[in-house]
Amino acid sequence: MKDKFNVNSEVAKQLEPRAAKPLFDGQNLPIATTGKKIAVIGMGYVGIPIAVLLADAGNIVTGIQKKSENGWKIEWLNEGRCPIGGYEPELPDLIKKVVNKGKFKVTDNYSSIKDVDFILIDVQTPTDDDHVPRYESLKEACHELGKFLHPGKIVILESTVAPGTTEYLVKPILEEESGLKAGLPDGFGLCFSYERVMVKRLIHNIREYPKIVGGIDQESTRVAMEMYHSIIKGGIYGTDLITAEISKTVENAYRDVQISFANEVALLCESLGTDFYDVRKFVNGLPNDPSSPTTNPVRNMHSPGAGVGGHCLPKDTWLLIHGYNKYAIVKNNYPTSIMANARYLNDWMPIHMVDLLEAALTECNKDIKNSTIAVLGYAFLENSDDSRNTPTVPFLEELKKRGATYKIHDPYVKDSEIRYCIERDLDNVLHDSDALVIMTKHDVYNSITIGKLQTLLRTKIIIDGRNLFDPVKCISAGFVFRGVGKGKRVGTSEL
Ligand code: SAJ
Repeated sequence: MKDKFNVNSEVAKQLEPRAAKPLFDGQNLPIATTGKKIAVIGMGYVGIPIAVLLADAGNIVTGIQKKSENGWKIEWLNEGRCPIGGYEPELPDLIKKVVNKGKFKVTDNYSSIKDVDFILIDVQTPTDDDHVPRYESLKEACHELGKFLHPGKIVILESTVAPGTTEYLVKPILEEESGLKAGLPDGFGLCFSYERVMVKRLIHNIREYPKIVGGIDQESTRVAMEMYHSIIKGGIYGTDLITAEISKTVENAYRDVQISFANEVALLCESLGTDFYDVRKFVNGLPNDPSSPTTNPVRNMHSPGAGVGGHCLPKDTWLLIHGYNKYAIVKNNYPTSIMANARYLNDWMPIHMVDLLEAALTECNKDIKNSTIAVLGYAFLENSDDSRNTPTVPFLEELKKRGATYKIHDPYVKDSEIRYCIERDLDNVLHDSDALVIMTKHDVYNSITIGKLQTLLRTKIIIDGRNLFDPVKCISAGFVFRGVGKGKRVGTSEL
């Protein structure tokens, strides 16, 4: 039995058992405290909305933001202007309100931390091409804020990290810089409490979604929950550090695996000659047993597609696996990781799109080399200008590798921030192209008619990565059609 596990003795030694019992079950909440002084480090998608909500609830909040070359973000925020683009309900008005009331200001100077009660860390924690987390911003924030820690202050890490990071990376830096020990009341409080923000509903999610607070000790957890209770209506749950860190990364790893399951079923449907969406309709239609729903849960197959992008799903699985590899106390020698394989399959889908395209061009006796492709959608998500980790990039790189040229259309993404040229004129992108490829399902593409495509495209090929078109209509209008999840027989009389 012993040799089945290789105990990570290094870590096991340090890890005294922590009280992991939930403090509050989201019902008997602690009292809400306000009138606190709070610093929020990192003025981004998470830091800005949480800072203004806390300021609006009666706290005095200082945003700390690294000064970029022209420091525009600090200036904008101190003028009461919102630096986040796109439609974000309530956010611009809230920023203006709390700045005008003197409840919120932003600086690049960490010394303001010496007067605050709470310090929230909301800096970026990306992973690199080898799926290893890049903690430069996090380490810098910890080294800087650690200098101003005094007994009784509470540090709360909100950025998504590999499980074990708060205990084994953040805590040692804070203790070294402050000369204090983590833990109340003699030292500083330390918590991990993850964010669940989503573009277009930043304020809503912070206010309405349940908040999980993991503390290094029960007092840290309790005090942090009381502070959050002034803004969060969706229930607050206390636990320990590692449980909170694992919960956050699992939340997104779970979704990534669900999407990859849909992608694999879609590939099977393509190969076996049927329509994924017919299969999903039947599978998801399984009713659960109303007398005991949990024993027979409904199915909830997700949508297959041209790939998985964004700032969450592509990295959170790797953070979870990194935490296991680095901090696991006991390892299980299981044969393979479903989550890692799900990531590889989702990352392969843009390549599959090029395979579908090449097959269609061959059917039209065209070589992909020197073909011109109309690529619709650069953003990673429909009706958004967010292009972080977009699947369209690996798709374009593979096109280039196979000798094709392309024109890219996207209604929202600004090409000043990326290394590709984005066109806004759809007809111009379609004109004289050898295929139309749907990478992102922006609503504006719903108005594309078969007639327009017949007029503009040089070769009548449609490659549908997001279930936008009806294959029957395309094929009967003389197009060669391929789609993710659309088997060869779909749309022909062979059905
Ligand atoms: N995607 C699919 N099939 C699906 C769903 C999504 O291929 O069925 C693709 C999308 O096209 C996109 C990528 O996955 O490229 C990510 O889409 P997403 O809807 O997960 O959007 P995100 O990346 O903004 O995910 C965030 C996450 N929220 C947080 O981390 C706080 C995620 O946990 C939420 O479930 C998601 O928002 C949401 O539901 O909006």
